[in-house]
Amino acid sequence: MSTAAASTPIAAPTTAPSRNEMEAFWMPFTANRQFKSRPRMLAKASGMHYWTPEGRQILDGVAGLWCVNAGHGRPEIAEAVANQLRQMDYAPPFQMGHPAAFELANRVVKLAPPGLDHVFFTNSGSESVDTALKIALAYHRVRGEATRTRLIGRERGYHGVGFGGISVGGISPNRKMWSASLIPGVDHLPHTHDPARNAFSRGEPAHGAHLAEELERLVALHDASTIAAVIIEPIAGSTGVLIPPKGYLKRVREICDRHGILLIFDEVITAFGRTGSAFAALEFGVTPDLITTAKGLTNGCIPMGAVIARKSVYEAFMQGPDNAIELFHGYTYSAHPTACAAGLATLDIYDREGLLTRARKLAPQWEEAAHSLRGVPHVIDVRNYGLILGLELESIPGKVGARAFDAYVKCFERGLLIRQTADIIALSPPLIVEPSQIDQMFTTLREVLSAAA
Ligand code: PXG
Repeated sequence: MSTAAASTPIAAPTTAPSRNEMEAFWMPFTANRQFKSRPRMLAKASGMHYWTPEGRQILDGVAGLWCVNAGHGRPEIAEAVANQLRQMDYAPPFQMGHPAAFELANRVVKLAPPGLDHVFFTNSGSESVDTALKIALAYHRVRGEATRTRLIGRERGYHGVGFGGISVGGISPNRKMWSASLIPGVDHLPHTHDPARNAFSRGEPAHGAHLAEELERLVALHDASTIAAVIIEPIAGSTGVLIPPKGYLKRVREICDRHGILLIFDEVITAFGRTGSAFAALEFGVTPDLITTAKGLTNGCIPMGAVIARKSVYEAFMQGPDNAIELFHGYTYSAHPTACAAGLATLDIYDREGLLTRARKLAPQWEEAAHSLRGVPHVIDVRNYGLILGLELESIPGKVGARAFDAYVKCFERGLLIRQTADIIALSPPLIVEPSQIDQMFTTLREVLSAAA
C-alpha cells in the first residue's frame, strides 16, 4: 500500500532561508521569535515521511496536522489536480456549477451517516464551523422559530479560529484577546476530561456520561425555545485528545432531540478514517444533524472543507419561489475545481486501499504500544482511540507546556514529528502507517521521555 505513496516527489527547494529571510512570514500559532532563532524546517514529503532541507528523514506521527490520511505525495492526487488545472482552473460557484462539485458531494454523502445527504463546500475547518453555525441559526428562522438563537459549545472545544468558532470554542488563549467581540448568546457544556477517574483508559473512558445532563441544566436556564444548536467534537483533538465517555454522545443526542436542538459534530479531525470508520458519528453510532469536515477530505493537499446536512435541514430552506436564493452564504472558492479533483482522487485512494477502516485493524497494536508508556517518567495519562494517541505529562510547576515542548523538539531531532498542546502529546499518523513504524514512534517517545527524566 505504501509503494505508490513512496514514489519520490519532484525536488522541492531545499535551501533553508536565513534568519532575515524568515522575518516577513508571520507564522500562525507559532512562537515566531523562538522558531526563527531555532527553526525546524521541512522541505519534502513522501509516504510516511518528511525530509528536512538537509535531507534528514522525519517519520510523520501526526499526518501533517491530522490531515494527510493517505500519506504524503500521492501521485494520483497530484495528477488529478494537474489535469483539473489544465482542463479548467476555476469556475464561479454562485449560480454556476461544474461536474466535479456534484460528483464529490455525492461521494461524500455515500460515506456519511444515513440521512445526512447534502453537502456545502468550504475551504477549511474554521469555515465549515462558521457555515454550520449559520445554517443552524437560519434553519430555525426559516421554520418560524426565530427565537432559537443561542449556541452551545463545550469547554476545551476547538472549532477553528473564526469568530463563530472561537465563541463556541472553549480554549481560553484562543478567546481572551477577543472576549468583548465574541458572538453573543453562547454557553458551554463542561468538558469531559476526568483524569482522577479515567486515567489510562483504553478507548472510551467509563466515567462521565452524566456530564451530558449539564445540557438539561442549560436548557432549564435558557429555555429550549432560545437554543439553536449544540456543537461538539466527538473526540476533541486540539485540546489534547479527549475521548468521549461511554454513553455520553448518545445522551447529548437524546437531550437535543427532546428539545428540538440541532446537534453539530465537528469532525474536522475525526472524519475520513481516523477512528476506524469513515466518520466518528458512525463509529459511535450517534447521528448528528450537521457534520463539519475538512483536512482528510483532500488528504491535506488542497484546502477544502465541507458541511454535511441532514435532509430535513436542507429541505427546510427549499421553500418559497424557485428563483429565490435560499441561503445567503458561500465562498469564492466553495467547491473549487482543483479541491474537488483532489477530493475525488483522495476518496478513490481511501476506497481502494481500505484506509477508512484501517485504523480499526491497527488499533489493538496501537493501544498496546500506547499503554506500554505507562510508568515512563512523568506520564500521568495515556488515552487512545483508533489511530489517535493522547499522552499527558506532569507539568513542571510554573512552566506548563515546557516538558511536552522539550519532547517535541527532541523527537524531531530523532526523526519523529509529534504534536504538543500544553503538556499533552498527540499522535495521529497517516492511516497507511505500517506496524514497524508504530513501533518506531513509541520507541522514540519512550527514549525521549526517559532521557529527559
Ligand atoms: N474544528 C476542529 C475540530 C479542528 O480540529 C478546526 C475546526 C479548524 O480547521 P482549520 O482548517 O480552519 O484549521 C480544527 C483544526 C492540533 C491542531 O494541533 C488541530 C487543528 C488545527 C491546528 C492544530 O491538534 N484542527
